[in-house]
Amino acid sequence: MADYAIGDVQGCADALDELLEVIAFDPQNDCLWFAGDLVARGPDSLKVLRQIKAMGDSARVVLGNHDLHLIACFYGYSPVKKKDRTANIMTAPDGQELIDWLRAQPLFLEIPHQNAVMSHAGIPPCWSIKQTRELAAEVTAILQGEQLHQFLGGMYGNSPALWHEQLRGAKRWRVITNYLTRMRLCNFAGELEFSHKEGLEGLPEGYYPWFNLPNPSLKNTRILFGHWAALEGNGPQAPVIALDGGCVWGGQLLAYRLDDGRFFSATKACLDCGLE
Ligand SMILES: [Mn+2]
Repeated sequence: MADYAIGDVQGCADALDELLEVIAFDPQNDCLWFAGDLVARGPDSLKVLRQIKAMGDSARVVLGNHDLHLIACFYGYSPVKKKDRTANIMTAPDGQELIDWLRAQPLFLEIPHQNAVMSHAGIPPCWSIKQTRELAAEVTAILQGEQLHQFLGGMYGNSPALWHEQLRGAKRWRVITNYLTRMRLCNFAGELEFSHKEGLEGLPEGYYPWFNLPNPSLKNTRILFGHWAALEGNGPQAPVIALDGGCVWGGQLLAYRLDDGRFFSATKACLDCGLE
């Protein structure tokens, strides 16, 4: 009986199958915690969505930017690009069901029995856990409610780059979503920087990886996150755990066993991934 946190699958169905074999996943006893970006770029996002949805209570998911982009595409707020490789989800007989399931997934998860929290991009240095929980829940409620279309229509964009409690409506939802699903760098004020997507070299002046900025509310809580593939699972110091091994870019799909801190990986390279 174990808890495994799994990095960005991004439609790499074969790598996921292999990883589940490597960890000898037992759906009766184990729980998988997916760090988001289940879909896009890899060869079979539809299969991955169906598989994880079918796991029921033995899989928990936080949404990533690609998952939200898929929802926006499904409702016509963005064209499906060839590189997304999600066109078959739009026409699948269970497409609406899969999108409804995704819309019900949170942007932030707590795993109290493992002293851990998870979001796709990480925990903003300017938010406490309580704030993160409340703001993530605002977006989840909107994704499932009447303001879904207002949210999706205003979801794209980099501004405002800085959180402010007085923000309302689409701007507020956008900045919350950007912190939880697209963040890599922030400055000391907590302002986001979106252009840097590489590793920890050559950072723009005044900006730092979010996990290197102090967040006194976190103490020793483990923070699990994906999204930043260029880190290839390295970079942050414990208790911050990077899970995106860049499987879709020729790296590895990673699982981190929360019970003992051991990493597992799928060894098969995803030969059909990252092609544009
Ligand atoms: Mn991502």
